[in-house]
Amino acid sequence: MTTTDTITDVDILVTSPGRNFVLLKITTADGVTGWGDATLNGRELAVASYLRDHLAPLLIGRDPARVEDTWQYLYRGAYWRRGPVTMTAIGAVDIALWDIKGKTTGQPVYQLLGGAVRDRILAYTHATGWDLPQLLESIEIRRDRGFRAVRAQSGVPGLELVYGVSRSGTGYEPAGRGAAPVEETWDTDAYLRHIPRVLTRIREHVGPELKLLHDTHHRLTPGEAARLGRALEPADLFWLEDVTPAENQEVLRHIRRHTTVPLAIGEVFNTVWECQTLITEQLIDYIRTCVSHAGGISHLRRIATLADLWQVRLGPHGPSDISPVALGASLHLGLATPNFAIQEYMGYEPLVHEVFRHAWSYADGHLHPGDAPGIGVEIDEELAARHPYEPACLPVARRLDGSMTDW
Ligand code: GCO
Ligand code: MG
Repeated sequence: MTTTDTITDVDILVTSPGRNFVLLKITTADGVTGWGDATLNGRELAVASYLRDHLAPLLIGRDPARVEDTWQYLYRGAYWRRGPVTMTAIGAVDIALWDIKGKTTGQPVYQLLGGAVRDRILAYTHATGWDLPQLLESIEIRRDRGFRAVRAQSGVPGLELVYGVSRSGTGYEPAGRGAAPVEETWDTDAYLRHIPRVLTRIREHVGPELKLLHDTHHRLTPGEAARLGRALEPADLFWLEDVTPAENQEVLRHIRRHTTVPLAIGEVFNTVWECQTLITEQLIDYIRTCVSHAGGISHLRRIATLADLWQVRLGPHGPSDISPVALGASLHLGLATPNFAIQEYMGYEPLVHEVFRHAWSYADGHLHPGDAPGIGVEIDEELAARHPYEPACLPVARRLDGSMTDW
């Protein structure tokens, strides 16, 4: 006998326990609640409005068990489809519905996705240092915490502020408080002169085993990217990320002809359609799409399946702006997906761990989603309410002559 439950409530929470998060809570007539993550760094309220004003009325009365049908309904029903705001909103609904399905069946989501194909998920974290000694120290601290994969970002001589690095050597958080963005100055020549030396020195220092990653954050031309890739080959990187701006994907053909450095791209992509050229032409080694920004578990699974056909592996985005709910969803998918390679794990401030009680765990360089039914992340709503939204923005960047460039 089957009974049909219905969605009775859809609530959106915007909370700032040290940084902003947008959360979706779906409640059913049977009293089951599911959580989704709708955080889009620096554009939080746009997604909150999309959910509250446009999707919530459509969800009331629907059968929460129909996860794929709801995805299709919201995606195809949008007409003005795709884009980060729409796909993050749909992603939040999808994650919340998988959470509900897990809770109603008593299963962790990875079991519903076919069960574990690995015992644990390799994680990489961020090391940051303004100069080489500081960066080496930061890497050693992460190694002592068990990490076997570390992203290394360095300061650049002559520049005041650089993506991924804080001058004080403390943790780096890209979003700045306030309604207007911080302005950074960027000099590609200085970066290209400096960074191959830094990463090669790091490799000499850490030895062959530690997996080293580096993020160029969309800043180079194809020619510059090809040169950088070649110069970095002795550093034996696990991956070089986002070498060029994501809009123009054909340029990857040029870069691929000149370097064998493994390439990772895709944190700003929202659908499989943006990934398909890079995957089917094998222009990248890792696809970085994120479970919350790319339409949820249902859609990221589709991207993973396409990537698997072309020996491209998944290395999803997971900085501090991906809440513990989305991280949990990513880990369930990761445990059940053969071509999942690595999960970014920047970590969270202690208060975030208090607001989000999570079944996922980190140990010895690896993550595991846990065995709680659903996604396994619950929110302390009272504590969240004590930390209301605070306007925050991502920085912008100008070249030395004052003209705008990509941040
Ligand atoms: C990464 C990313 C982030 C982004 C951030 C923007 O690889 O972790 O590039 O650091 O800059 O998610 O909101
Ligand atoms: Mg990145």
